[in-house]
Amino acid sequence: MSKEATGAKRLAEGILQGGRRELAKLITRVENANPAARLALAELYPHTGRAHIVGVTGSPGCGKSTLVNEIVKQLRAAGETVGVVAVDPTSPFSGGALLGDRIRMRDLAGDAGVFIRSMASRGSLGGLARATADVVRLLDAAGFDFVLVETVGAGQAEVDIAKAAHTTIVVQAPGMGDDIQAIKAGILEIADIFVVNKADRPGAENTRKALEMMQRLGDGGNGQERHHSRPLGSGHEAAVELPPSAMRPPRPGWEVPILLTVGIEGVGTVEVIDAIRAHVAHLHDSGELQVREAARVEAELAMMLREALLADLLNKMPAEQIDVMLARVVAREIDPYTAVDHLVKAGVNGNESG
Ligand SMILES: Nc1nc2c(ncn2[C@@H]2O[C@H](COP(=O)(O)OP(=O)(O)O)[C@@H](O)[C@H]2O)c(=O)[nH]1
Ligand SMILES: [Mg+2]
Repeated sequence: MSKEATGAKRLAEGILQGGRRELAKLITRVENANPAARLALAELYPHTGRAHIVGVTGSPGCGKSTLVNEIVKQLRAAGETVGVVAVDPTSPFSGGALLGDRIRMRDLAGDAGVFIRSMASRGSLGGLARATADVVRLLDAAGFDFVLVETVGAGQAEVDIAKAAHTTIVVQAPGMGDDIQAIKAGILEIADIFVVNKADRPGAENTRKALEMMQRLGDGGNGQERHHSRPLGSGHEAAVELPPSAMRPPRPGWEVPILLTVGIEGVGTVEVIDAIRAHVAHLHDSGELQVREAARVEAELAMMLREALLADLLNKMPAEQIDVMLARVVAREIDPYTAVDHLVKAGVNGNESG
């Protein structure tokens, strides 16, 4: 066994025995895409699949960290252990927002039943999504009962992160134009629980109503119809055809609740915990947990396969060959499809044509 593999194995064993230093160390290696991290992840994979993963997503400033803090405190009070991953693609490594999160969560520091880690973008958002999935797995293997993932609900990468959760909480705050944001980011489709935070502010009730209306539209206007291939509703709604991202997929037996909270005062957060627990029970009882897990694994494998094939292809192909194709497409000598055909063939055949 190589020295690298031995080191990875030791780290993995340390994590399984509850070692927090090993956990922190391996997370850093995952973030840095250190090859040894893969070996450790492979060691740990059989020990994953036990934690309940809760995604908390929403616009910057809507109160996600505040709510996460409250949720963690309550879960701890109930004797449950919690790992937290805060993902902020907009922050540089030592960014203000992350620092703020750390300070706010300081009252939880020193508790071995809680582990908090902030992650910021280092390059591609896709890379961040994958690193986050790996870190969630590490926290799962480390034995935390719950893993909370805080992400900014701004784009596809964040939606992908949220999709990896068992329970996704979408947080909105009044007066942030979130209803429009939500449709854009396809966030209605991923919400298992809606939270309207900052309910102490004017407009919270309007935000709740807007969400309720979106839900009804997503239901096809009658609260029953779950097939969305036709223009919606009647009357003045008839002209509105929502994009597919605005459609809620079927969630048999689960009514997505809309909960009002005042995060800074801890108001309404008990109901959020209750909703999470109800959703956990629902996922188990309905068999939906396995369905989601299978879908998640499929999506993850497809993404990794795509990346691996692309990397392999680019590896096999000299850069100048790609440059030649680029130039020919730009010059309208060949079309992009033909160029891609050529490049793929060249890659598969170990680069003898172009
Ligand atoms: N008025 C009010 N402010 C809140 C509430 N919850 C959070 N905040 C404040 O909103 C700001 C952003 O909160 P934060 O949790 O960092 O939001 P995040 O960016 O979504 O993680 C902070 O200054 C919080 O103190 C709330 O319920 N009411
Ligand atoms: Mg935050």
